[in-house]
Amino acid sequence: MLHRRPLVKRLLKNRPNNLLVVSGLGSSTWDVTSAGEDDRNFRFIGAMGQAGPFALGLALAQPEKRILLFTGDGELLMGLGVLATIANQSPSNLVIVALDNESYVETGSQPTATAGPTDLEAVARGCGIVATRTITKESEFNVLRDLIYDSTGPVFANVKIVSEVLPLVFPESFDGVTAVNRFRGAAIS
Ligand SMILES: Cc1ncc(C[n+]2csc(CCOP(=O)(O)OP(=O)(O)O)c2C)c(N)n1
Ligand SMILES: [Mg+2]
Repeated sequence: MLHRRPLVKRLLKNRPNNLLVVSGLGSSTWDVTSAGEDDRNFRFIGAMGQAGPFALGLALAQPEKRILLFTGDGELLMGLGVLATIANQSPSNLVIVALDNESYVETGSQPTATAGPTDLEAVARGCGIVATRTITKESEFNVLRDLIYDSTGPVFANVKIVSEVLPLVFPESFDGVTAVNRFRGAAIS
């Protein structure tokens, strides 16, 4: 089991210029924000289940960029069908990192389906995503980094993380128009 906040920060250290980051509500967004403000980040605060579709659309629209989505097991479970669409569209520039703490931490740490028999890597693979992996140990950090930065997508990495309640680190603004304009300026520059 890994600790999400230092993991996300380490993964984003020295990120390449063409990397656009998307984060699902809310814990993944607090992690990405805690790693530092960056105009190339688009962070969901609501819209549970929409981070994957957004990342897919972005990957198709911006083929010269690499798109990295951090999202939670609960957020992903809300719209699993997106994995089938991603496999069928097959964007080579899309990487999904599921931060799987087997719980809905943001709303009180209730168990999700992945606390039971549901295996998100198996779901992704069954949908047709070929580059998949489940990461469970710190010693696999370099494998994860290589998957994120060097593998042909679509990539799906399910990272088993500790179910911990951490301080919320809010973006500078909660205004949607501000966020979209800021991101659009960075994404298409
Ligand atoms: C449609 C919808 N249903 C429920 C919620 C309430 N909600 C907000 S965050 C969250 C849990 C998200 O769980 P997960 O993606 O696993 O993130 P974690 O906090 O565990 O990292 C829930 C249920 C919501 N925002 N929207
Ligand atoms: Mg979770």
